[in-house]
Amino acid sequence: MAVERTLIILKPDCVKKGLVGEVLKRFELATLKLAGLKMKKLNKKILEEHYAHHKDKPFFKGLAKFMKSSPVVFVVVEGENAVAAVRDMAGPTDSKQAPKGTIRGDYGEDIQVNVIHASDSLETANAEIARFFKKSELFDY
Ligand code: 3AN
Repeated sequence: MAVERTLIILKPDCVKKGLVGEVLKRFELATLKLAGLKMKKLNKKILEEHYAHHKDKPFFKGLAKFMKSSPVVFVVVEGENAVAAVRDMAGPTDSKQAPKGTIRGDYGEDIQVNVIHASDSLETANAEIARFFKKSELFDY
């Protein structure tokens, strides 16, 4: 299995409910290594880029409003099979369908208010990491 890096965004519901530590702890317990971490507020331009596949959907406006409603936490984790491992830990997009024990199943509300974004493939992960992190903000140790 290859060592991969993947991009996680802890969404406004996660930040506002004080669940950041709880979610980060899950990655550390799964022996995923933190390679980058920062807090920032998203804007319309970057959201249109990040959610390009949803830009023309009816829910995009509401999604953008939600994603701008507080700062978010960007995390890059590293580990074997990290992209799939984090997607598995997150659970399905719709929190109502997500099993207990997954991050969305335990803390999410619905399909939009779902705690976490996690890259869906290695290719996407590479593009998303480059979008949100400078090389100097990522660490090998
Ligand atoms: P995932 O984040 O699980 O990869 P995507 O890429 O289909 O799922 O959706 C990206 C984000 O867009 C979701 N995390 C969710 O917040 C939002 N989203 C997707 N579908 C809907 C929908 N039907 N209504 C509201 N928000 C949605």
